Amino acid sequence: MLHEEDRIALLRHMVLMRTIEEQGISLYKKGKIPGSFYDGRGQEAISVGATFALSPQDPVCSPLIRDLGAHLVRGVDLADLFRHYMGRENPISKGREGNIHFGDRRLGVVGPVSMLPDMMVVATGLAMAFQMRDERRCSLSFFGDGATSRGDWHEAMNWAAVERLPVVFMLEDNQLAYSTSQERQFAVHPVVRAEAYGVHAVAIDGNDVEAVFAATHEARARALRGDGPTLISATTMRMHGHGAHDDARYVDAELLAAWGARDPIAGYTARLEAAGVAVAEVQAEVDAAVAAAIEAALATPMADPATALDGVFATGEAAPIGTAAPAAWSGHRELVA
Ligand SMILES: Cc1ncc(C[n+]2csc(CCOP(=O)(O)OP(=O)(O)O)c2C)c(N)n1
Ligand SMILES: [Mg+2]
Repeated sequence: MLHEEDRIALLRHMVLMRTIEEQGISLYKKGKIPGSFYDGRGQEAISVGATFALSPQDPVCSPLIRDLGAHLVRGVDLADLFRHYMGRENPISKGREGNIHFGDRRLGVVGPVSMLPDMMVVATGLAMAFQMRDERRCSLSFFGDGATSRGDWHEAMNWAAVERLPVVFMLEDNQLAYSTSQERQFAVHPVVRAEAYGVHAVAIDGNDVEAVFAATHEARARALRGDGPTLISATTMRMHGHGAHDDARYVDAELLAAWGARDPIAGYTARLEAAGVAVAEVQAEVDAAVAAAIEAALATPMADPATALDGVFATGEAAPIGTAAPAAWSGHRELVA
């Protein structure tokens, strides 16, 4: 169950995600962030609620362009995150990547590659390793509705069901894949397709962070009991363009306004306030932390172009996944112990 401090942490992580991304869009428009900037406005409850329900030893595969909350719950350093966005020297990407293709194995975050949804099969493979080694862990993979049209998705579904693997598939059902609507994307919803493969599937309100937490908590419990994979379809709406370069003029304004009224942060703030939980300070605390991180990043030199070819090929031992839970890790406290 969620204690009061867990609920405040859930809200804080969502507010942190939104504040970082609002600042990121602003820095992109000022020319401080190269390429584009991708954000998950309106989808904060999904990556925050899901990651909060995992143990630090459960790998989170491929937080995508809407899933900054997973990195935040796992304790990514905020100054390094902004250095990464801005191409400054940093340990996350060494200035090689602008926005989202990153992870930290020690924090149990397996970064995405660009081909969607390649990391579904990686999460499935990790789950297979845990099952073979008899380890009480599960893996989780995020993916979008568009990604369910690709072959890897079907392979992952089928194999996870056949082997009853301890894996959680987190579908961010945000109605769009770039400019492609769901009517143009598939004739049968992924929940039905998952069930056809033999994967237990549930549909939840993706804008309700406690609903996401509860569904992931239950899916993890099923996985560890040996009951196999779960697909969670978290219904939500992409509130911005695909990236900051896309004005999303192809999205119906009335639909956006209706979803705007169901904002996950405003809704959860009101719910906690009604329950007498003190949340008034959260935004100011977050603003101060984000401002300090941006200042530190702006004071850091750009990455040295002479190092661009370093590390192109993997060498040496890779760090084990999720074995060094940092002090900054702030998931559900019953799982941290
Ligand atoms: C195989 C593949 N095709 C195309 C792309 C380019 N691309 C990146 S994100 C994206 C949209 C994906 O839509 P969805 O899976 O619904 O995720 P969302 O952006 O809505 O979160 C596309 C087409 C890609 N990364 N991989
Ligand atoms: Mg989508």
